Amino acid sequence: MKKALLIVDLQNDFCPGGSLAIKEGNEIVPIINELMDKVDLVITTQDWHPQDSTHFENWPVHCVANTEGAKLNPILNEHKIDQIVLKGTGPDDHGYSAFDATNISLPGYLKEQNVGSLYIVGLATDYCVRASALDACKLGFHTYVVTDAIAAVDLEVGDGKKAMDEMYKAGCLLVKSDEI
Ligand code: VGL
Repeated sequence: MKKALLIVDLQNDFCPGGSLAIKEGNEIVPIINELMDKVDLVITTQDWHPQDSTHFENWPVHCVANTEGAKLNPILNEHKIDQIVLKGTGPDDHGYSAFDATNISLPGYLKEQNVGSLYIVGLATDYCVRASALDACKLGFHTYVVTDAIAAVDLEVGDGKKAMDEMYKAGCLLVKSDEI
């Protein structure tokens, strides 16, 4: 069965200079670019919100569809991406998990591609990485979270660490990129 890299929300608004910036947003990109060569398939999610999304009652406005902030981090090696997954596209749709994608059925796509293992990287550890990894485990994929290729929002100190513990307890394996 195939191994797939699932890159979560590596978008301008979550990276330095963006409206919901995570400090390490650029630093993880070279690691992710290298991982692209170690898998059979590369899937990338994009938060893709309508301007008036109720999601923005909880968060600063970010990743509005078709804006600069919603574009992928320019350092990411886009030509190696096999499939883009859009999420959070409805007016009341938070879209934390990659499996909430609306442009395709992600479980259906992964099944069709014969994917057995998912290597999850990207932003943010305590929100969309967490939600995607927990869903991936629940759906029965061998789920690896690559600890040096993720970063947390950390609204409260320790949120990222707490999310990693939760993913591990749910059955996700925590690995470093050089172990892949
Ligand atoms: C995310 C906070 C709000 C994420 C999305 O991509 O993890 N975090 N919306």
